[in-house]
Amino acid sequence: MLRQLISDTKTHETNHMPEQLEFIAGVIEGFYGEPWTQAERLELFERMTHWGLNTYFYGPKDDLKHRAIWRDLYTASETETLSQIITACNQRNLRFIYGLGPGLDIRYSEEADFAFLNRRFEQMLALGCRNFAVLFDDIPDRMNPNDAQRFSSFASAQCHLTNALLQATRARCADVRFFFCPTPYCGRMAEAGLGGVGYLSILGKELHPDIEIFWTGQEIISQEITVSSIQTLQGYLRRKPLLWDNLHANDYDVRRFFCGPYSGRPIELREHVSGLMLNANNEFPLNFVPFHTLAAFVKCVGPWDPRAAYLDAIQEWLPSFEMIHGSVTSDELILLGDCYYLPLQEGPQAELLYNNARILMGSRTLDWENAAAEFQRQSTQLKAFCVRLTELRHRRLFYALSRRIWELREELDFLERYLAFRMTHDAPHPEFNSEFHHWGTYRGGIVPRLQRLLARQPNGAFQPTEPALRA
Ligand code: GDL
Repeated sequence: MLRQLISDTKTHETNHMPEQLEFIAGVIEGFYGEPWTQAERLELFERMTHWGLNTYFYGPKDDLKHRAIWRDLYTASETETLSQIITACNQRNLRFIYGLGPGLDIRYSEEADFAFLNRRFEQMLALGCRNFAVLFDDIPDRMNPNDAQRFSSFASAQCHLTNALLQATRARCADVRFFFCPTPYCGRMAEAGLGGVGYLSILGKELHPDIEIFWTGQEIISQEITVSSIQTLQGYLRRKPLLWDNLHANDYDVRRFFCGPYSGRPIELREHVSGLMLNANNEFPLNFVPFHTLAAFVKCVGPWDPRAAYLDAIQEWLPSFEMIHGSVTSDELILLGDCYYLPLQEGPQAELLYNNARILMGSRTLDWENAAAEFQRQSTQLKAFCVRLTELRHRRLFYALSRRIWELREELDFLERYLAFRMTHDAPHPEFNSEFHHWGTYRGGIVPRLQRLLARQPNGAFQPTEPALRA
């Protein structure tokens, strides 16, 4: 499909031999929502150094000056914050990448806008920054009339601007490195023609060969990323892509977080990309396992076993779960982690819990009795653990967990009551009410109501829930 998007454009005119560059491995602070605190970033750098990750990318979408008001310079106190981050990275020999996203309203043909970008990069250079990313993700994908007159395509406009920025920044400091996030940054978007026909091949030809290009896989959140898809992409980009991996990002769903292992990427993928960067959970304390397992993946010799990597990471995470009374066991933490594993995959224990709960919906057979006993055992353990977590000493970790695990506890409680009811009501479809789960306060609100209008069918498609709405 991607093949159809190729169009003929002029090739970048440099005879460039790429030098052998260090494999990039690290963390993107690149989600929508509240950015991490300075203390969390410093903790991250400590952990990254320990685990052998080498790059931190600063690009929080909702930092106003990152996107919405990208033309404004930083104030003295903002400069101080950034300077601390850069210094902390430099001291630990970590690469600091500074990201800027001007795409919401930039005018590509406007000298003044180029000057604004330049000014910002100049300000960052002065703070010691040497790695710059220009981001064109999640923006309107068409040009204004002036730009359309000046540039033959959207991709050309972005290449022209970024190449010029590279040149201007290099004139001030020779050893800068540049990165670029395309408007279609995954296979699905490219196939849909986002950014215009031939966008990726234009990029390959016109973007300066020293500039690295980000890619999230076939999807924004890719369950799997294959070597062959990356090889095809490399044909268009004329360079190895740099993975912007959203596997553990949770900014698109407030009810979830992901602390399953880095997985769905074959170990050989490392040879086909220039690096692996993980854009992770908004809540910094929930990222221990994602970062730990990414680092293990990067270092792995021999076959990659994500579950083993997960279990190792959980052991190391355990000391963060110090309690006021008693302690947390690794079995408890594994069960909790399994409930918040990966976007398209529950951990094995959570899958077991779900399957047992599902059997409870059916008629009472021997299987039903077995599932009921097993469900009750797991649910009791998990509910008790959720309650005990209120005693976590690491309060940021607890606050990151609290609303999600409270919801989980509530649903388990509801199902346990249903189970008790079914013990005495054996009709095929009994109607059940819980004294403690009143309609509206429980599962209420505009979002759940809107969600209930369209129900998901087993084949993945959606249909109106109420037969009357289907007409
Ligand atoms: C995106 C955004 C990213 C966001 C993620 C998950 C890229 C290149 N951009 O599309 O900022 O966190 O999805 O919602 O991935």
